Amino acid sequence: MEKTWWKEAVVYQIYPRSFMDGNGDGIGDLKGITSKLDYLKELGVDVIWLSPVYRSPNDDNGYDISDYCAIMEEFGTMGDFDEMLSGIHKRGMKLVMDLVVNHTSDEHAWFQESRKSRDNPYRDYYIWRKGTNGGPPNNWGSFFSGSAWQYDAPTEMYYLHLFSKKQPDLNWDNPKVRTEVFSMMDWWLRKGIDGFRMDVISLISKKPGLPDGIAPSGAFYADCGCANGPNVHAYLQEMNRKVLSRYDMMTVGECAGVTVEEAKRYASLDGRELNMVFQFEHVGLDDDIHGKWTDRRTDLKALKQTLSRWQTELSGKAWNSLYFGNHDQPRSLSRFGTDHKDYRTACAKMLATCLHMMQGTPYVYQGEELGMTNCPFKSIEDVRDIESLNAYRELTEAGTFSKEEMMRFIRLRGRDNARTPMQWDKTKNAGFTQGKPWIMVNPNYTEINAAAQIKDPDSVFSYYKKLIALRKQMKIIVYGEYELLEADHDTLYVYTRSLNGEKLLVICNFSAQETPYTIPQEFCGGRVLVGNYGREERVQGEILLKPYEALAVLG
Ligand code: TEU
Ligand code: CA
Repeated sequence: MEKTWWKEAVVYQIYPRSFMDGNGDGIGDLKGITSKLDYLKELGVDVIWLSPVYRSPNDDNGYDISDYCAIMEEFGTMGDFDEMLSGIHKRGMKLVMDLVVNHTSDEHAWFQESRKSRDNPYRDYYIWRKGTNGGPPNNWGSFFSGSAWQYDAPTEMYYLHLFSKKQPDLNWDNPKVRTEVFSMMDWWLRKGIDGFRMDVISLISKKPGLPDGIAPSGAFYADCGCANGPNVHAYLQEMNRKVLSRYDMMTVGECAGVTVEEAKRYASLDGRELNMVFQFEHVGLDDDIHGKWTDRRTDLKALKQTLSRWQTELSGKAWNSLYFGNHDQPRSLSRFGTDHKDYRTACAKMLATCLHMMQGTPYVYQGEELGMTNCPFKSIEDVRDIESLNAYRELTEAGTFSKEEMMRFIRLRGRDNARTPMQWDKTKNAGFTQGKPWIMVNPNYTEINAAAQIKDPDSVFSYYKKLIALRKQMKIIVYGEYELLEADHDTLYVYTRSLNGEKLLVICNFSAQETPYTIPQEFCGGRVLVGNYGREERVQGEILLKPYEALAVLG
């Protein structure tokens, strides 16, 4: 397999609003990020993916962009950006920017023009339709509740918004839109950035004729069925020809609704489209009839089956991205493991081992390297996320859930769990801000924080450092073939990697129970490469795994 820097890299995601506040207004910003670059260098990550910092009215925390070539005032200036970028490059790291081009903000100049009249030159930049029977053009629902259509009085027509009504969808079938997007990408690449994470790029090509979807029983609205639409590959190949192929850069497509088969096209190793995609299957296993609003937990067997399918199916054909958390997901520790005080350190290390030893490019979401947990939001007043706020209103008004139930689900699955301020130290507001933070700080910051962990060799942080360093030393961790063992075990996740006759065994105990496991013959007497308990250097025969123990053993 061809060796490339983005396959060997570890990516760290920064959610700028919550990372570090440089000026005391309670909101994270670019100067704050710049002040923490040494921390990221210490961790050893190669690439920073920055969630959107462009000008935005913040209906969806920057995923609603009103000017792609300007910086959000709350985050600083273009000068602050340039300083941050050169600070990143000076330290030998790279910067990947979020590219949000399925939609813009309704306050973007294109949309302001588009809504003015039916014959405005920008009209076809967006997706406008007449209503049917006094209602919206079709039955598509928005990912953020309600209809995906908004009536606009000036021209008496509806516009499509798959997300909030302040996020109108761009019309990618219009070549002018594609040209505008490509030249904007070029502008940033010429500035020196190193790649793009492409927001819901799988949704850009809408179904011709925008047909009604099939609403699940009892539901009013249907999924738009726009994932992997008819022209998505053609548009990405065009983007690749005109922009991506001209730079040494990294691309990752966020692909809601992507299947293994589709991913082989998006992230094909022949380089015609993107380098890799974020798939959603493993973060949907705990969904229920009302989507994420449930207290269902992920079944380990299902998780193993899903991740293994992605590992083996893409192998040699496309490239995986590896993630357990991001700014849209609850904290990985609380969700896939436990944040119980007695186990959380071991468990955070176990999850990291499980993920970082797989084939693909691993992503660390800010605070994951500290074992940050979900947040005990008391009431809806503590919640900021538009998705949670809308769902709370809609589902409690419909009587689907009580307010208490909804709050419980938000505490388990809401996106704000990942958006509470980064926990830097045990001083006021976790050292995130001198002012009043825009969202509550998780009260466990006095115990879980960076300052306490950086110098502690047994901390979650130090363990991540070790995993990241190992990946740089050992090609087998990056390129080795994956094979699942013990597929039917309820609480152990065991797999091997192999490359050029070398073999690596990874054992993860996903439970608090001590669990016996017999080391396979070919690994008997094998050297423990890394583990989260002080285990002897060589293992053989039957071993008793400790709660949430993880081990990687060389054959
Ligand atoms: O997310 C798109 C997406 O498919 C979901 O993760 C979605 O945000 C939500 O969690 C559905 O339940 C991307 C961004 O990562 C997200 O932050 C934005 O809100 C969204 O697109 C719109 O830009
Ligand atoms: Ca600030």
